[in-house]
Amino acid sequence: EEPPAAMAVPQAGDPGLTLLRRVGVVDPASLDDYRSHGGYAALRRAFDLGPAGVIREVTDSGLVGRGGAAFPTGRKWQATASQPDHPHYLVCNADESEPGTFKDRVILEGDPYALVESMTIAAYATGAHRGYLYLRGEYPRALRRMEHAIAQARARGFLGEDILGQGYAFDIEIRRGAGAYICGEETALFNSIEGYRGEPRSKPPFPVEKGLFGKPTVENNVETLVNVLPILTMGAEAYAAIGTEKSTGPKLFCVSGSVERPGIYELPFGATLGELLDLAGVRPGLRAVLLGGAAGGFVRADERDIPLTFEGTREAGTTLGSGVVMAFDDTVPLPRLLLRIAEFFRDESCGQCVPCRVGTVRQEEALNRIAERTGAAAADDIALLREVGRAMRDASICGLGQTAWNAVESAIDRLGAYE
Ligand code: L3W
Ligand code: SF4
Repeated sequence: EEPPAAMAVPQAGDPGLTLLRRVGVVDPASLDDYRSHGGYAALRRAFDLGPAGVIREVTDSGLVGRGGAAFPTGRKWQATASQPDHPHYLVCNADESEPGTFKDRVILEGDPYALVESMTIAAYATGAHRGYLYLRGEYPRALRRMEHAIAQARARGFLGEDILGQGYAFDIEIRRGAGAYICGEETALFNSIEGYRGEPRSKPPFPVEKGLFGKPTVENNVETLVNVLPILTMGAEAYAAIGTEKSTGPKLFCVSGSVERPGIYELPFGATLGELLDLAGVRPGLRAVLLGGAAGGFVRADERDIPLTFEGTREAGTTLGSGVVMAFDDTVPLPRLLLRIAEFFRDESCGQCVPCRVGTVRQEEALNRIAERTGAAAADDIALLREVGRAMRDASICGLGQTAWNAVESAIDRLGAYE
């Protein structure tokens, strides 16, 4: 099967393609081709800056995590680097499983050496000598390409005991997920690597202090890591000038559903939802857009002015999440769609905590009943959904349970589902 179209849309006056500039251009199997397209310039600059200098650049760039939670990357790196306990580990979260998300796949398949280089820089900055790439099990092509890239980098001295003759040792091991959405949650992912059930741990302690094997661990999403390359090559200041003051840099958006040209779009933060939809070509009858995936929320098709930034979506009462933009036209039966989302959360709940284990079942049952009834008869179940949703949001251990009601709530409140 072919990968989704990688489409990058440079904006007038902006530096053009940043994250996707090599995708579709470079030979993903060739380290030499990667180098001839600017590869490994960032690692050389990292060695010049030293670990503290790299962390300063990443902090000054304003980079925040692209997995959905937008935590400041520089702060995470600094917190890991300063831990006295050793060894430190680096984990790249490539368990891309949020429904509608396929941005990391485009990097993994189209520019694998960029991730090897980014992981090397993150490890160097945070004092890690071992990195794990936790890869979604359903990405066989990404696995082949990453395995090849890691082996080539090792053979040529870009990984191993003495990287580029700088006396720094780092290597990467790939671990494959087995299809569980919950293993994208960072601590469930650690458990999975350690050979235990993929169940989230309570936080704090945060991974920066006690992560993989109980040791200080920096865990970042693929897209977060590859942003470090332009930060180091163009400098933090130039990078921070892309996007908005609070959401700096470029962002990959995963556009799917009722659009003419689904695919990955790279845009600076701050473009509006309407601008992105126009680029993707809206089809007639567009009714709603799901932002942030199943864990995110619906907005109405006429809410085109929402700025695609973390702060803009938050102000609009929704979320950017990992960059999912899923368009639905008026032929989609909303109750069926909400039931599908509820089934997904019920299936994927790890069952460890009651609010989520029971709440996701109750949510699905109520939606099933509502789908068969109308009007006043449904009001009780909508009240029950709100109550269960609140309990899941407030009392669940991890993000899965905390967000399992988001999409249903937004469909009721913003789209008027069941009215
Ligand atoms: C040190 C502190 N570290 C927080 C770290 C924490 C983690 C990161 C974010 O989010 C999101 C969720 C889904 N000292 C810290 C600290 N950290 N406080 O910061 O932490 P947290 O707990 O806010 O979120 P999380 O559970 O890691 C996940 C959203 O993602 N999502 C799902 C995306 C799925 C994909 C995918 O398929 N690729 O990314 C969709 O929206 O809602 O908000 O590292 O340790 N004081
Ligand atoms: Fe497991 Fe759900 Fe609890 Fe997360 S919220 S730990 S997925 S039961």
